[in-house]
Amino acid sequence: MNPVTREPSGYLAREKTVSRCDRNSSISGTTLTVMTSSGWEINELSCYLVVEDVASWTDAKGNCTDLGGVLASITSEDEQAFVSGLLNSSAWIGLSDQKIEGKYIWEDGSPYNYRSWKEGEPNNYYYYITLGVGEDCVEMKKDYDFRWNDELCPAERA
Ligand SMILES: [Ca+2]
Ligand SMILES: [Ca+2]
Repeated sequence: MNPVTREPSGYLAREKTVSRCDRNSSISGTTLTVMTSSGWEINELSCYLVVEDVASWTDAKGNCTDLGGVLASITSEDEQAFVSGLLNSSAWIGLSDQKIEGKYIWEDGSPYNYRSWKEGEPNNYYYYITLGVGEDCVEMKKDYDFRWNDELCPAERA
């Protein structure tokens, strides 16, 4: 056995991911989703879809559900870097503190451990202007090199 010709152990998992992406290639649309149809295994490489529809966070969330997916969670620096490379504009991700201010929850149930906030964020900014309506939904913001920003949930992101 020649160790030089052996494939890296991660290669097959990547191929499976490509197959998944191909199977869902008819889905168009710039909201970021990770497809999680039944049969997909936890801890495998995820298949991402950048949906190019302008939408509020709530609409984006619903659209992802309709596509059989969920607004993406970002749980590592590697994932942050990979997904950033897919984006051309700011995009919603599946993180919000709508229920309890400051308590961030991932839509897919991932633990909120990894954070990639831009320095100074989250600032719940508009809370201080409109007195009661804060920034509760999270985007990967192009102007921040795709680091995270909390934004008003009704804001539309392409
Ligand atoms: Ca908030
Ligand atoms: Ca903010």
